[in-house]
Amino acid sequence: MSFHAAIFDLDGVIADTARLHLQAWRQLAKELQLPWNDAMEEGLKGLERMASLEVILGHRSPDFTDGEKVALASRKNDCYRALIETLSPADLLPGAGELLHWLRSRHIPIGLASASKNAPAVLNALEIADCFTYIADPSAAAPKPAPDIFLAAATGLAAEPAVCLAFEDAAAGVDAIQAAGMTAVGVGDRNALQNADHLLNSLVEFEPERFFSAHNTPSPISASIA
Ligand code: B16
Ligand code: MG
Repeated sequence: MSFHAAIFDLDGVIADTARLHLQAWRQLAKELQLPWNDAMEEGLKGLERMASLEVILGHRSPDFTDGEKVALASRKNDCYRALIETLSPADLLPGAGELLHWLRSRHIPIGLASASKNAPAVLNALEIADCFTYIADPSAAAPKPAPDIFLAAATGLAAEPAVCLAFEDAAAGVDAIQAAGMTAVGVGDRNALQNADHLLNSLVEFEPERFFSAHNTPSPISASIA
């Protein structure tokens, strides 16, 4: 099978920003004197911001009004924004920069399907924003495992889902890719990602020649949330 477009999740696939999300959530949990449970960490991967807050609050959730929860999520986000300012190209996960440049040099359209509203800032800090043909807007899409964000990325790339190869580190993301009718490459934890069509420990193992043939014409840069 030769694919025509590549779609990437961000956190955990391109950069290890999951540790920064966790650092910011852990800080909030400490301030609120909430218990922190290491087993929660895998479950937070790929979850959107308010859903993550509910996991952190746990049984204390009813103690907070909706307005207070928005303020808590915003406090966590301020902490996360400060942390991502420290990112640089050295924080790209192994193989990510090389794969993006391989795809770009062959004019293969590249999309981003991240749940993170901070994705454009992260791509800028990593100095890879130019590699992306289209960045799907997570605020206009139902959260993973719904297929919406991957379908939005495919539409932005003008590619049929069946010819899109998509990369994810979270089980909910793999489910979203497959619900979108795309082929899923799971990157990371083999136990969590066993439903993926292909499994990799890291992008270093990925052999792009097996999946893509070069496009003859440059892919246009489409509108995006960046
Ligand atoms: P934000 P991904 C996800 O990004 C993260 O994995 C998840 O931990 C985070 O809560 C979510 O983005 C929302 O991020 O608060 O920055 O909008 O893995 O889908 O790239
Ligand atoms: Mg992820």
